Amino acid sequence: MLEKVLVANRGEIAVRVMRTCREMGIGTVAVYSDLDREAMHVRMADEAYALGGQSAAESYLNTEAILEVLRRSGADAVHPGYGFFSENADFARAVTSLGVTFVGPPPEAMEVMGDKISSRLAAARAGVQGVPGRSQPVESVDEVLEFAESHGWPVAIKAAFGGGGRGMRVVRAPEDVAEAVESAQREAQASFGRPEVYLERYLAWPRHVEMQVLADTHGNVLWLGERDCSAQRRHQKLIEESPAPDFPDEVRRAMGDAAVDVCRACGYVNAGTVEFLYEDGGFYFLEMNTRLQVEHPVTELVTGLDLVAWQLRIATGEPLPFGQDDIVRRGHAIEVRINAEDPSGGRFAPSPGVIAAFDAPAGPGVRLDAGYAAGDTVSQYYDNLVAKLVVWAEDRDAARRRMLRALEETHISGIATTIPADIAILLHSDFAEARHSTKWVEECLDLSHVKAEPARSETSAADAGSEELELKELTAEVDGRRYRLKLWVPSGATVPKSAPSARASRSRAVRPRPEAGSARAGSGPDAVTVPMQGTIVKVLVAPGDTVRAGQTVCILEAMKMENAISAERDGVVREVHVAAGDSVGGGDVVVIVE
Ligand code: MV4
Repeated sequence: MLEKVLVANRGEIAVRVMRTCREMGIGTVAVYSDLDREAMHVRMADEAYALGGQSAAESYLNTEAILEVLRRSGADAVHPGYGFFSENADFARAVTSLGVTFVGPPPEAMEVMGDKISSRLAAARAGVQGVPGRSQPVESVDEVLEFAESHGWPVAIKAAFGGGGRGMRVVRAPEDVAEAVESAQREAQASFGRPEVYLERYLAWPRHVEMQVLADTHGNVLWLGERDCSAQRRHQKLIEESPAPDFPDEVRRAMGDAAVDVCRACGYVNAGTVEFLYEDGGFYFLEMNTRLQVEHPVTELVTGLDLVAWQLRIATGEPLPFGQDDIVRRGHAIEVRINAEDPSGGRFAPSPGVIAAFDAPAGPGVRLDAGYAAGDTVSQYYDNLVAKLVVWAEDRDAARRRMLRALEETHISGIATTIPADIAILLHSDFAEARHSTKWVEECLDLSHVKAEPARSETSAADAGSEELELKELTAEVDGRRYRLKLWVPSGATVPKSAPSARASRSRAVRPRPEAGSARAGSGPDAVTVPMQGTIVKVLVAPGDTVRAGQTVCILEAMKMENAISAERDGVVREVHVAAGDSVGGGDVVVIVE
Protein backbone atom coordinates (compact mmCIF):
# COMPACT_ATOMS: atom_id res chain seq x y z
CA MET A 1 0.00 0.00 0.00
CA LEU A 2 1.30 3.41 -0.94
CA GLU A 3 1.42 6.15 1.68
CA LYS A 4 2.22 9.26 -0.27
CA VAL A 5 2.12 9.96 -4.00
CA LEU A 6 3.86 12.83 -5.72
CA VAL A 7 1.80 13.95 -8.70
CA ALA A 8 4.28 15.29 -11.26
CA ASN A 9 1.69 17.25 -13.20
CA ARG A 10 -0.78 20.13 -13.02
CA GLY A 11 -4.31 21.05 -14.03
CA GLU A 12 -7.22 18.66 -14.29
CA ILE A 13 -5.19 15.45 -14.41
CA ALA A 14 -3.27 16.28 -11.23
CA VAL A 15 -6.59 17.01 -9.53
CA ARG A 16 -8.06 13.76 -10.94
CA VAL A 17 -5.19 11.63 -9.58
CA MET A 18 -5.32 13.32 -6.17
CA ARG A 19 -9.05 12.64 -5.85
CA THR A 20 -8.49 8.90 -6.07
CA CYS A 21 -5.48 9.08 -3.73
CA ARG A 22 -7.69 10.80 -1.17
CA GLU A 23 -10.37 8.13 -1.51
CA MET A 24 -7.71 5.44 -0.98
CA GLY A 25 -6.23 7.16 2.06
CA ILE A 26 -3.00 7.97 0.26
CA GLY A 27 -1.30 11.32 0.95
CA THR A 28 -0.74 13.69 -1.98
CA VAL A 29 2.22 15.87 -2.89
CA ALA A 30 1.83 18.64 -5.48
CA VAL A 31 4.63 20.39 -7.33
CA TYR A 32 4.11 23.81 -8.85
CA SER A 33 5.67 26.44 -11.07
CA ASP A 34 5.79 30.11 -10.10
CA LEU A 35 2.61 30.69 -12.08
CA ASP A 36 0.74 27.86 -10.33
CA ARG A 37 1.28 28.85 -6.69
CA GLU A 38 -2.47 29.19 -6.16
CA ALA A 39 -3.57 26.58 -8.70
CA MET A 40 -6.33 24.06 -8.00
CA HIS A 41 -3.95 21.07 -7.89
CA VAL A 42 -1.90 22.90 -5.25
CA ARG A 43 -5.00 23.74 -3.19
CA MET A 44 -6.09 20.12 -3.32
CA ALA A 45 -2.82 18.50 -2.25
CA ASP A 46 -1.79 17.64 1.31
CA GLU A 47 1.65 19.13 0.66
CA ALA A 48 2.95 21.33 -2.14
CA TYR A 49 6.50 22.19 -3.20
CA ALA A 50 7.74 24.90 -5.54
CA LEU A 51 9.72 23.83 -8.59
CA GLY A 52 10.56 27.41 -9.58
CA GLY A 53 10.31 28.77 -13.11
CA GLN A 54 7.39 29.60 -15.33
CA SER A 55 7.67 27.58 -18.54
CA ALA A 56 7.10 23.83 -18.50
CA ALA A 57 10.79 23.27 -19.25
CA GLU A 58 11.79 25.23 -16.17
CA SER A 59 9.23 23.60 -13.89
CA TYR A 60 7.23 20.44 -14.68
CA LEU A 61 10.01 19.17 -16.97
CA ASN A 62 12.82 19.94 -14.53
CA THR A 63 13.96 16.45 -13.52
CA GLU A 64 16.36 17.61 -10.81
CA ALA A 65 13.78 19.85 -9.15
CA ILE A 66 11.20 17.05 -9.10
CA LEU A 67 13.66 14.47 -7.76
CA GLU A 68 14.60 16.96 -5.03
CA VAL A 69 10.94 17.27 -4.01
CA LEU A 70 10.76 13.46 -3.96
CA ARG A 71 13.59 13.38 -1.43
CA ARG A 72 12.21 16.23 0.68
CA SER A 73 8.62 14.97 0.78
CA GLY A 74 9.42 11.31 1.33
CA ALA A 75 6.79 10.32 -1.24
CA ASP A 76 6.93 6.62 -2.08
CA ALA A 77 5.53 6.90 -5.60
CA VAL A 78 5.30 9.30 -8.54
CA HIS A 79 2.21 9.55 -10.76
CA PRO A 80 3.16 11.38 -13.97
CA GLY A 81 -0.37 12.03 -15.34
CA TYR A 82 -0.24 12.55 -19.12
CA GLY A 83 2.14 14.74 -21.10
CA PHE A 84 5.27 16.04 -19.34
CA PHE A 85 7.28 13.03 -18.07
CA SER A 86 4.55 10.41 -18.51
CA GLU A 87 6.26 8.63 -21.43
CA ASN A 88 9.86 9.47 -20.58
CA ALA A 89 11.85 6.30 -19.88
CA ASP A 90 14.83 8.23 -18.43
CA PHE A 91 12.61 9.99 -15.90
CA ALA A 92 11.01 6.67 -14.90
CA ARG A 93 14.49 5.17 -14.40
CA ALA A 94 15.63 8.16 -12.35
CA VAL A 95 12.59 7.77 -10.07
CA THR A 96 13.04 4.02 -9.57
CA SER A 97 16.75 4.43 -8.91
CA LEU A 98 15.77 6.43 -5.79
CA GLY A 99 13.75 3.43 -4.62
CA VAL A 100 10.51 5.22 -5.47
CA THR A 101 7.66 3.57 -7.42
CA PHE A 102 6.89 4.97 -10.87
CA VAL A 103 3.15 4.64 -11.53
CA GLY A 104 3.43 3.59 -15.14
CA PRO A 105 4.87 0.95 -17.46
CA PRO A 106 8.43 -0.41 -17.42
CA PRO A 107 10.83 2.00 -19.21
CA GLU A 108 11.62 -0.69 -21.81
CA ALA A 109 7.96 -0.85 -22.85
CA MET A 110 7.88 2.94 -23.21
CA GLU A 111 10.95 2.74 -25.43
CA VAL A 112 9.56 0.02 -27.69
CA MET A 113 6.35 2.02 -28.14
CA GLY A 114 8.19 5.34 -28.38
CA ASP A 115 8.76 5.26 -32.12
CA LYS A 116 6.60 4.17 -35.00
CA ILE A 117 8.91 1.65 -36.61
CA SER A 118 9.76 -0.28 -33.46
CA SER A 119 6.13 -0.20 -32.27
CA ARG A 120 4.90 -1.40 -35.67
CA LEU A 121 7.43 -4.21 -35.50
CA ALA A 122 6.34 -5.14 -31.96
CA ALA A 123 2.71 -5.18 -33.11
CA ALA A 124 3.62 -7.27 -36.16
CA ARG A 125 5.47 -9.76 -33.90
CA ALA A 126 2.21 -10.08 -31.98
CA GLY A 127 0.39 -10.73 -35.27
CA VAL A 128 -1.31 -7.32 -35.23
CA GLN A 129 -1.11 -5.49 -38.54
CA GLY A 130 -0.74 -1.78 -39.08
CA VAL A 131 -2.15 -0.10 -42.15
CA PRO A 132 -0.72 -2.11 -45.06
CA GLY A 133 2.68 -0.61 -45.69
CA ARG A 134 6.40 -1.07 -45.26
CA SER A 135 8.43 -1.07 -42.09
CA GLN A 136 11.74 0.02 -43.67
CA PRO A 137 12.67 3.65 -44.17
CA VAL A 138 12.08 5.03 -47.69
CA GLU A 139 15.29 5.27 -49.69
CA SER A 140 14.15 6.16 -53.17
CA VAL A 141 11.28 7.66 -55.13
CA ASP A 142 11.01 4.40 -57.10
CA GLU A 143 10.16 2.46 -53.96
CA VAL A 144 7.20 4.76 -53.39
CA LEU A 145 6.05 4.39 -56.99
CA GLU A 146 6.31 0.61 -56.76
CA PHE A 147 4.37 0.62 -53.51
CA ALA A 148 1.63 2.76 -55.04
CA GLU A 149 1.45 0.44 -58.09
CA SER A 150 0.73 -2.54 -55.88
CA HIS A 151 -1.42 -0.88 -53.15
CA GLY A 152 -2.99 2.01 -55.09
CA TRP A 153 -3.02 5.76 -54.54
CA PRO A 154 -3.01 7.75 -52.33
CA VAL A 155 0.02 6.80 -50.24
CA ALA A 156 0.83 8.08 -46.73
CA ILE A 157 4.44 9.00 -46.00
CA LYS A 158 5.04 9.06 -42.26
CA ALA A 159 7.89 10.00 -39.95
CA ALA A 160 9.47 6.82 -38.61
CA PHE A 161 10.41 8.29 -35.27
CA GLY A 162 7.52 10.67 -34.82
CA GLY A 163 3.84 10.65 -34.07
CA GLY A 164 0.85 12.91 -33.86
CA GLY A 165 0.72 13.54 -37.58
CA ARG A 166 3.85 15.66 -37.87
CA GLY A 167 5.98 14.60 -40.81
CA MET A 168 2.98 12.89 -42.48
CA ARG A 169 2.33 13.57 -46.18
CA VAL A 170 -0.41 12.24 -48.42
CA VAL A 171 0.70 11.67 -52.02
CA ARG A 172 -1.94 11.28 -54.70
CA ALA A 173 0.07 11.14 -57.93
CA PRO A 174 3.55 10.03 -59.13
CA GLU A 175 4.75 13.54 -59.92
CA ASP A 176 4.25 14.60 -56.28
CA VAL A 177 6.36 11.82 -54.73
CA ALA A 178 9.83 13.37 -54.76
CA GLU A 179 8.72 16.64 -53.21
CA ALA A 180 6.55 14.88 -50.59
CA VAL A 181 9.36 12.52 -49.50
CA GLU A 182 11.80 15.42 -49.16
CA SER A 183 9.44 17.63 -47.20
CA ALA A 184 8.35 14.75 -44.94
CA GLN A 185 12.02 14.02 -44.22
CA ARG A 186 12.73 17.69 -43.51
CA GLU A 187 9.78 17.93 -41.13
CA ALA A 188 10.70 14.64 -39.44
CA GLN A 189 14.27 15.88 -38.92
CA ALA A 190 13.06 19.23 -37.56
CA SER A 191 10.43 17.70 -35.26
CA PHE A 192 12.04 14.49 -34.08
CA GLY A 193 15.75 14.81 -34.91
CA ARG A 194 15.54 11.82 -37.30
CA PRO A 195 14.76 12.10 -41.03
CA GLU A 196 13.55 8.53 -41.70
CA VAL A 197 10.10 8.15 -43.25
CA TYR A 198 8.11 5.04 -44.23
CA LEU A 199 5.05 4.18 -46.33
CA GLU A 200 1.46 3.16 -45.74
CA ARG A 201 -1.65 2.90 -47.85
CA TYR A 202 -3.70 6.02 -47.15
CA LEU A 203 -7.15 5.41 -45.68
CA ALA A 204 -9.69 7.89 -46.99
CA TRP A 205 -12.37 7.96 -44.27
CA PRO A 206 -11.11 6.17 -41.15
CA ARG A 207 -12.29 6.46 -37.55
CA HIS A 208 -9.88 6.69 -34.66
CA VAL A 209 -10.76 3.87 -32.29
CA GLU A 210 -8.51 3.08 -29.35
CA MET A 211 -8.58 0.22 -26.87
CA GLN A 212 -8.00 0.69 -23.12
CA VAL A 213 -5.93 -2.01 -21.44
CA LEU A 214 -4.89 -2.83 -17.91
CA ALA A 215 -1.92 -5.13 -17.23
CA ASP A 216 -0.53 -6.22 -13.86
CA THR A 217 2.91 -7.53 -12.89
CA HIS A 218 1.60 -11.12 -12.74
CA GLY A 219 0.90 -11.51 -16.44
CA ASN A 220 -2.79 -10.61 -16.35
CA VAL A 221 -3.63 -8.36 -19.30
CA LEU A 222 -7.23 -7.24 -19.82
CA TRP A 223 -8.97 -5.04 -22.38
CA LEU A 224 -11.65 -2.76 -20.99
CA GLY A 225 -13.32 -1.44 -24.14
CA GLU A 226 -12.79 1.03 -26.93
CA ARG A 227 -13.12 4.79 -27.29
CA ASP A 228 -13.97 6.52 -30.55
CA CYS A 229 -12.00 9.77 -30.81
CA SER A 230 -12.74 10.63 -34.42
CA ALA A 231 -14.07 14.13 -33.65
CA GLN A 232 -10.79 15.96 -33.64
CA ARG A 233 -9.14 18.94 -35.29
CA ARG A 234 -5.46 19.18 -36.15
CA HIS A 235 -4.78 16.11 -33.98
CA GLN A 236 -6.46 17.76 -31.00
CA LYS A 237 -9.36 15.60 -29.87
CA LEU A 238 -12.58 17.50 -29.24
CA ILE A 239 -15.05 14.77 -28.28
CA GLU A 240 -14.52 11.13 -27.28
CA GLU A 241 -17.05 8.39 -26.64
CA SER A 242 -17.50 4.77 -25.72
CA PRO A 243 -18.65 2.43 -27.11
CA ALA A 244 -17.68 3.39 -30.66
CA PRO A 245 -20.93 3.88 -32.58
CA ASP A 246 -21.99 1.09 -34.98
CA PHE A 247 -19.07 -1.05 -33.89
CA PRO A 248 -19.82 -4.78 -34.15
CA ASP A 249 -19.13 -6.78 -31.01
CA GLU A 250 -16.94 -9.28 -32.89
CA VAL A 251 -14.72 -6.40 -34.06
CA ARG A 252 -14.59 -5.12 -30.48
CA ARG A 253 -13.45 -8.51 -29.23
CA ALA A 254 -10.90 -8.90 -32.01
CA MET A 255 -9.54 -5.41 -31.31
CA GLY A 256 -9.43 -6.14 -27.56
CA ASP A 257 -7.52 -9.37 -28.17
CA ALA A 258 -5.14 -7.54 -30.55
CA ALA A 259 -4.48 -4.85 -27.92
CA VAL A 260 -3.73 -7.53 -25.31
CA ASP A 261 -1.33 -9.26 -27.72
CA VAL A 262 0.49 -5.97 -28.39
CA CYS A 263 0.85 -5.44 -24.62
CA ARG A 264 2.28 -8.90 -24.13
CA ALA A 265 4.71 -8.35 -27.00
CA CYS A 266 6.30 -5.38 -25.23
CA GLY A 267 6.07 -6.54 -21.62
CA TYR A 268 3.48 -3.95 -20.80
CA VAL A 269 2.34 -3.23 -17.23
CA ASN A 270 -0.16 -0.61 -15.96
CA ALA A 271 -2.92 1.26 -17.83
CA GLY A 272 -2.30 1.79 -21.52
CA THR A 273 -4.05 2.48 -24.80
CA VAL A 274 -3.57 0.85 -28.17
CA GLU A 275 -4.68 3.10 -31.04
CA PHE A 276 -6.19 1.83 -34.27
CA LEU A 277 -7.59 3.26 -37.46
CA TYR A 278 -10.95 1.65 -38.24
CA GLU A 279 -12.42 1.59 -41.75
CA ASP A 280 -14.95 -0.69 -43.47
CA GLY A 281 -14.96 -3.21 -40.61
CA GLY A 282 -11.16 -3.55 -40.56
CA PHE A 283 -8.80 -2.12 -37.97
CA TYR A 284 -5.11 -1.29 -38.21
CA PHE A 285 -2.56 -0.69 -35.44
CA LEU A 286 -1.44 2.93 -35.27
CA GLU A 287 0.53 3.34 -32.05
CA MET A 288 0.42 2.62 -28.34
CA ASN A 289 0.17 5.31 -25.67
CA THR A 290 2.03 4.17 -22.58
CA ARG A 291 0.19 6.47 -20.17
CA LEU A 292 -3.19 7.30 -18.68
CA GLN A 293 -5.00 9.30 -21.36
CA VAL A 294 -7.02 12.50 -21.19
CA GLU A 295 -10.15 10.63 -22.25
CA HIS A 296 -9.86 7.76 -19.72
CA PRO A 297 -13.07 8.83 -17.84
CA VAL A 298 -15.20 7.66 -20.78
CA THR A 299 -14.03 4.10 -20.07
CA GLU A 300 -14.47 4.61 -16.32
CA LEU A 301 -18.13 5.55 -16.81
CA VAL A 302 -19.00 2.53 -18.94
CA THR A 303 -17.01 -0.02 -16.89
CA GLY A 304 -17.44 1.46 -13.41
CA LEU A 305 -13.70 1.00 -12.83
CA ASP A 306 -11.43 3.71 -11.38
CA LEU A 307 -8.40 3.50 -13.68
CA VAL A 308 -6.19 5.60 -11.40
CA ALA A 309 -6.96 3.30 -8.47
CA TRP A 310 -5.98 0.27 -10.57
CA GLN A 311 -2.81 2.03 -11.72
CA LEU A 312 -1.82 2.59 -8.10
CA ARG A 313 -2.61 -1.00 -7.06
CA ILE A 314 -0.79 -2.45 -10.05
CA ALA A 315 2.23 -0.26 -9.25
CA THR A 316 2.49 -1.84 -5.79
CA GLY A 317 2.40 -5.33 -7.30
CA GLU A 318 -1.21 -6.24 -6.55
CA PRO A 319 -2.68 -8.77 -8.97
CA LEU A 320 -5.88 -7.80 -10.80
CA PRO A 321 -8.64 -9.62 -8.87
CA PHE A 322 -10.95 -9.93 -11.91
CA GLY A 323 -10.66 -11.57 -15.31
CA GLN A 324 -11.70 -10.62 -18.84
CA ASP A 325 -15.18 -12.09 -18.42
CA ASP A 326 -15.80 -9.98 -15.31
CA ILE A 327 -15.47 -6.70 -17.22
CA VAL A 328 -18.97 -5.37 -17.85
CA ARG A 329 -19.60 -2.42 -20.13
CA ARG A 330 -22.94 -0.68 -19.77
CA GLY A 331 -24.57 2.29 -21.50
CA HIS A 332 -22.78 5.05 -23.37
CA ALA A 333 -20.37 7.76 -22.25
CA ILE A 334 -19.33 10.95 -24.05
CA GLU A 335 -16.58 13.38 -23.08
CA VAL A 336 -16.10 16.89 -24.41
CA ARG A 337 -12.93 18.82 -23.86
CA ILE A 338 -13.37 22.38 -22.69
CA ASN A 339 -10.26 24.25 -23.81
CA ALA A 340 -9.45 27.94 -23.35
CA GLU A 341 -9.66 28.60 -27.08
CA ASP A 342 -11.93 30.84 -29.07
CA PRO A 343 -13.57 28.69 -31.77
CA SER A 344 -15.02 31.75 -33.57
CA GLY A 345 -15.09 31.17 -37.28
CA GLY A 346 -13.43 27.77 -36.72
CA ARG A 347 -10.12 29.39 -35.77
CA PHE A 348 -9.59 28.05 -32.21
CA ALA A 349 -7.35 30.94 -31.13
CA PRO A 350 -5.79 30.48 -27.67
CA SER A 351 -7.71 32.44 -25.05
CA PRO A 352 -5.68 32.58 -21.84
CA GLY A 353 -6.84 34.77 -18.97
CA VAL A 354 -8.62 34.89 -15.65
CA ILE A 355 -11.79 32.82 -15.35
CA ALA A 356 -14.32 35.38 -14.10
CA ALA A 357 -17.16 32.92 -13.51
CA PHE A 358 -17.51 29.15 -13.83
CA ASP A 359 -20.99 27.70 -13.40
CA ALA A 360 -20.54 23.94 -13.37
CA PRO A 361 -23.21 21.56 -14.66
CA ALA A 362 -24.63 18.87 -12.42
CA GLY A 363 -27.49 16.40 -12.30
CA PRO A 364 -27.95 12.80 -13.39
CA GLY A 365 -25.07 11.16 -15.22
CA VAL A 366 -22.79 14.20 -15.23
CA ARG A 367 -19.10 14.29 -14.27
CA LEU A 368 -16.89 17.36 -14.48
CA ASP A 369 -13.10 16.95 -14.25
CA ALA A 370 -11.87 20.53 -14.02
CA GLY A 371 -8.42 21.90 -13.28
CA TYR A 372 -9.64 25.43 -12.64
CA ALA A 373 -12.34 27.29 -10.76
CA ALA A 374 -13.61 30.86 -10.93
CA GLY A 375 -10.79 33.25 -10.11
CA ASP A 376 -8.07 30.95 -11.50
CA THR A 377 -5.83 31.98 -14.38
CA VAL A 378 -5.35 29.94 -17.54
CA SER A 379 -1.74 30.63 -18.55
CA GLN A 380 -0.44 30.72 -22.09
CA TYR A 381 2.54 28.67 -20.85
CA TYR A 382 0.66 25.39 -20.44
CA ASP A 383 -1.86 23.18 -22.17
CA ASN A 384 -5.14 25.10 -22.18
CA LEU A 385 -7.46 22.23 -21.22
CA VAL A 386 -9.70 23.82 -18.58
CA ALA A 387 -12.03 20.91 -17.90
CA LYS A 388 -13.52 17.73 -19.30
CA LEU A 389 -17.26 17.24 -19.16
CA VAL A 390 -18.24 13.58 -19.24
CA VAL A 391 -21.75 12.17 -19.26
CA TRP A 392 -23.21 8.70 -19.05
CA ALA A 393 -26.63 7.52 -20.26
CA GLU A 394 -28.30 4.30 -21.37
CA ASP A 395 -27.60 4.80 -25.07
CA ARG A 396 -25.74 7.13 -27.43
CA ASP A 397 -28.54 9.50 -28.27
CA ALA A 398 -29.56 9.87 -24.63
CA ALA A 399 -25.90 10.61 -23.80
CA ARG A 400 -25.68 13.13 -26.64
CA ARG A 401 -28.80 14.94 -25.41
CA ARG A 402 -27.60 14.79 -21.82
CA MET A 403 -24.31 16.36 -22.90
CA LEU A 404 -26.14 19.19 -24.67
CA ARG A 405 -28.19 19.76 -21.53
CA ALA A 406 -25.07 19.80 -19.34
CA LEU A 407 -23.28 22.19 -21.72
CA GLU A 408 -26.26 24.53 -21.58
CA GLU A 409 -25.87 24.59 -17.79
CA THR A 410 -22.17 25.39 -18.10
CA HIS A 411 -21.19 29.06 -18.18
CA ILE A 412 -17.59 30.16 -18.22
CA SER A 413 -16.73 33.82 -18.57
CA GLY A 414 -13.50 35.78 -18.69
CA ILE A 415 -11.99 33.41 -21.25
CA ALA A 416 -13.40 31.98 -24.46
CA THR A 417 -13.86 28.21 -24.54
CA THR A 418 -14.43 25.48 -27.11
CA ILE A 419 -17.96 24.83 -25.79
CA PRO A 420 -19.70 26.45 -28.80
CA ALA A 421 -17.75 24.18 -31.17
CA ASP A 422 -18.56 21.15 -29.01
CA ILE A 423 -22.25 22.06 -29.23
CA ALA A 424 -22.05 22.51 -33.01
CA ILE A 425 -20.58 19.00 -33.32
CA LEU A 426 -23.13 17.39 -31.01
CA LEU A 427 -26.02 19.05 -32.86
CA HIS A 428 -24.81 18.09 -36.35
CA SER A 429 -26.69 15.23 -37.99
CA ASP A 430 -23.42 13.70 -39.27
CA PHE A 431 -22.24 13.32 -35.67
CA ALA A 432 -25.67 12.40 -34.31
CA GLU A 433 -25.87 9.62 -36.91
CA ALA A 434 -22.16 8.72 -36.59
CA ARG A 435 -21.25 9.36 -40.22
CA HIS A 436 -18.13 11.29 -39.18
CA SER A 437 -14.46 10.27 -39.47
CA THR A 438 -11.11 11.70 -38.38
CA LYS A 439 -11.35 14.15 -41.28
CA TRP A 440 -14.91 15.29 -40.68
CA VAL A 441 -14.31 18.29 -38.40
CA GLU A 442 -11.70 19.79 -40.70
CA GLU A 443 -13.26 18.92 -44.04
CA CYS A 444 -17.01 18.95 -43.47
CA LEU A 445 -17.99 20.83 -40.34
CA ASP A 446 -18.82 24.49 -40.95
CA LEU A 447 -17.83 26.46 -37.88
CA SER A 448 -17.93 29.83 -39.62
CA HIS A 449 -21.02 30.88 -37.67
CA VAL A 450 -19.69 29.71 -34.32
CA LYS A 451 -18.66 32.43 -31.94
CA ALA A 452 -17.49 32.63 -28.39
CA GLU A 453 -20.16 32.60 -25.74
CA PRO A 454 -21.13 36.23 -25.28
CA ALA A 455 -20.08 37.77 -22.00
CA ARG A 456 -22.95 37.11 -19.64
CA SER A 457 -25.25 40.02 -19.20
CA GLU A 458 -24.77 40.06 -15.42
CA THR A 459 -21.13 40.93 -15.81
CA SER A 460 -21.49 43.23 -18.79
CA ALA A 461 -24.32 45.15 -17.18
CA ALA A 462 -22.30 45.56 -14.03
CA ASP A 463 -19.22 46.63 -15.98
CA ALA A 464 -21.03 49.03 -18.27
CA GLY A 465 -23.18 50.89 -15.80
CA SER A 466 -21.78 53.96 -14.09
CA GLU A 467 -24.90 53.96 -11.97
CA GLU A 468 -24.97 51.43 -9.11
CA LEU A 469 -27.25 48.63 -10.25
CA GLU A 470 -28.16 45.40 -8.61
CA LEU A 471 -29.68 42.24 -9.95
CA LYS A 472 -33.11 41.30 -8.66
CA GLU A 473 -35.00 38.20 -9.62
CA LEU A 474 -38.72 37.82 -9.59
CA THR A 475 -41.32 35.50 -11.00
CA ALA A 476 -44.02 36.57 -13.38
CA GLU A 477 -46.84 34.75 -15.05
CA VAL A 478 -47.39 35.47 -18.72
CA ASP A 479 -50.35 33.92 -20.48
CA GLY A 480 -50.63 31.33 -17.73
CA ARG A 481 -46.96 30.38 -17.86
CA ARG A 482 -44.36 31.17 -15.22
CA TYR A 483 -41.23 33.08 -16.15
CA ARG A 484 -38.19 33.99 -14.06
CA LEU A 485 -37.26 37.60 -14.68
CA LYS A 486 -33.91 39.22 -13.99
CA LEU A 487 -33.97 42.96 -13.50
CA TRP A 488 -31.17 45.41 -12.95
CA VAL A 489 -32.55 48.06 -10.71
CA PRO A 490 -30.91 51.01 -8.95
CA SER A 491 -29.37 49.78 -5.71
CA GLY A 492 -31.83 49.89 -2.87
CA ALA A 493 -34.91 50.02 -5.09
CA THR A 494 -37.68 47.72 -3.95
CA VAL A 495 -39.11 45.21 -6.35
CA PRO A 496 -41.98 42.87 -5.51
CA LYS A 497 -41.09 39.17 -5.43
CA SER A 498 -43.52 38.63 -8.27
CA ALA A 499 -44.54 41.06 -10.92
CA PRO A 500 -48.11 42.23 -10.29
CA SER A 501 -49.26 41.58 -13.84
CA ALA A 502 -47.02 41.13 -16.79
CA ARG A 503 -48.69 41.03 -20.15
CA ALA A 504 -46.53 39.49 -22.84
CA SER A 505 -43.29 41.10 -21.70
CA ARG A 506 -40.95 38.22 -21.23
CA SER A 507 -38.11 40.66 -20.91
CA ARG A 508 -37.69 44.32 -21.62
CA ALA A 509 -36.47 43.58 -25.11
CA VAL A 510 -39.45 41.74 -26.51
CA ARG A 511 -42.05 43.98 -28.09
CA PRO A 512 -45.65 43.07 -27.42
CA ARG A 513 -47.10 40.59 -29.86
CA PRO A 514 -49.45 42.17 -32.38
CA GLU A 515 -52.97 42.54 -31.03
CA ALA A 516 -55.43 39.90 -32.08
CA GLY A 517 -56.96 40.83 -35.39
CA SER A 518 -54.12 42.93 -36.67
CA ALA A 519 -52.27 41.49 -39.62
CA ARG A 520 -52.81 37.83 -38.74
CA ALA A 521 -51.19 37.85 -35.37
CA GLY A 522 -49.68 34.85 -33.60
CA SER A 523 -48.56 31.95 -35.69
CA GLY A 524 -50.61 32.54 -38.82
CA PRO A 525 -49.18 31.55 -42.19
CA ASP A 526 -47.62 34.99 -42.70
CA ALA A 527 -45.86 35.21 -39.36
CA VAL A 528 -42.16 34.30 -39.25
CA THR A 529 -41.41 32.80 -35.85
CA VAL A 530 -38.24 31.64 -34.11
CA PRO A 531 -37.94 27.93 -33.27
CA MET A 532 -36.26 28.36 -29.90
CA GLN A 533 -35.31 30.75 -27.16
CA GLY A 534 -32.40 33.06 -27.90
CA THR A 535 -31.24 36.55 -28.75
CA ILE A 536 -31.74 38.41 -32.01
CA VAL A 537 -28.29 39.53 -33.12
CA LYS A 538 -29.20 41.06 -36.45
CA VAL A 539 -32.33 42.09 -38.34
CA LEU A 540 -31.91 42.05 -42.11
CA VAL A 541 -35.27 43.42 -43.31
CA ALA A 542 -37.41 46.50 -42.73
CA PRO A 543 -41.12 47.16 -43.29
CA GLY A 544 -41.81 47.54 -47.01
CA ASP A 545 -38.96 45.26 -48.13
CA THR A 546 -39.72 42.54 -50.65
CA VAL A 547 -38.56 39.09 -49.55
CA ARG A 548 -38.38 35.71 -51.22
CA ALA A 549 -39.13 32.34 -49.65
CA GLY A 550 -35.98 31.13 -47.88
CA GLN A 551 -34.51 34.61 -47.53
CA THR A 552 -32.98 35.31 -44.12
CA VAL A 553 -34.94 37.94 -42.21
CA CYS A 554 -32.92 37.91 -38.98
CA ILE A 555 -30.19 36.04 -37.15
CA LEU A 556 -31.02 34.31 -33.88
CA GLU A 557 -28.29 33.36 -31.49
CA ALA A 558 -29.33 30.25 -29.59
CA MET A 559 -27.37 27.40 -28.05
CA LYS A 560 -24.29 29.61 -28.55
CA MET A 561 -24.66 29.45 -32.33
CA GLU A 562 -26.06 31.78 -34.92
CA ASN A 563 -29.16 30.55 -36.72
CA ALA A 564 -30.61 32.13 -39.83
CA ILE A 565 -34.36 32.73 -39.52
CA SER A 566 -35.95 32.90 -42.93
CA ALA A 567 -39.24 33.82 -44.60
CA GLU A 568 -41.36 30.88 -45.71
CA ARG A 569 -42.93 32.62 -48.69
CA ASP A 570 -42.41 35.45 -51.14
CA GLY A 571 -44.00 38.72 -50.05
CA VAL A 572 -43.61 42.15 -48.56
CA VAL A 573 -42.52 42.75 -44.98
CA ARG A 574 -45.41 44.43 -43.16
CA GLU A 575 -44.16 44.42 -39.58
CA VAL A 576 -40.85 43.84 -37.83
CA HIS A 577 -41.33 42.92 -34.20
CA VAL A 578 -37.74 42.64 -33.04
CA ALA A 579 -34.50 44.58 -32.99
CA ALA A 580 -30.91 43.47 -32.47
CA GLY A 581 -30.39 42.63 -28.80
CA ASP A 582 -33.95 41.45 -28.12
CA SER A 583 -34.52 38.22 -26.24
CA VAL A 584 -37.11 35.96 -27.79
CA GLY A 585 -38.76 32.70 -26.83
CA GLY A 586 -39.61 29.72 -29.02
CA GLY A 587 -42.63 30.59 -31.20
CA ASP A 588 -42.26 34.36 -30.91
CA VAL A 589 -43.14 36.27 -34.06
CA VAL A 590 -40.26 38.28 -35.48
CA VAL A 591 -41.59 39.46 -38.82
CA ILE A 592 -44.94 39.55 -40.63
CA VAL A 593 -44.78 38.91 -44.37
CA GLU A 594 -47.82 39.57 -46.57
C1 MV4 B 1 -3.19 7.66 -41.34
C2 MV4 B 1 -4.40 8.14 -41.89
C3 MV4 B 1 -4.86 7.54 -43.02
N1 MV4 B 1 -4.14 6.55 -43.59
N2 MV4 B 1 -2.53 6.66 -41.94
C4 MV4 B 1 -2.48 11.07 -38.19
C5 MV4 B 1 -1.73 11.07 -36.92
C6 MV4 B 1 -1.03 9.77 -36.85
N3 MV4 B 1 -0.92 9.31 -35.50
C7 MV4 B 1 -1.81 8.88 -37.73
N4 MV4 B 1 -2.62 9.70 -38.54
C8 MV4 B 1 -3.28 9.21 -39.61
N5 MV4 B 1 -2.68 8.17 -40.22
C9 MV4 B 1 -3.00 6.14 -43.04
N6 MV4 B 1 -2.30 5.15 -43.62
C10 MV4 B 1 -5.07 9.18 -41.24
C11 MV4 B 1 -4.49 9.72 -40.09
C12 MV4 B 1 -5.22 10.78 -39.45
C13 MV4 B 1 -5.68 10.66 -38.15
C14 MV4 B 1 -5.48 9.54 -37.37
C15 MV4 B 1 -5.95 9.45 -36.09
C16 MV4 B 1 -6.66 10.52 -35.56
C17 MV4 B 1 -6.87 11.63 -36.29
C18 MV4 B 1 -6.38 11.73 -37.59
C19 MV4 B 1 -6.63 12.89 -38.34
C20 MV4 B 1 -6.15 12.99 -39.60
C21 MV4 B 1 -5.44 11.94 -40.17
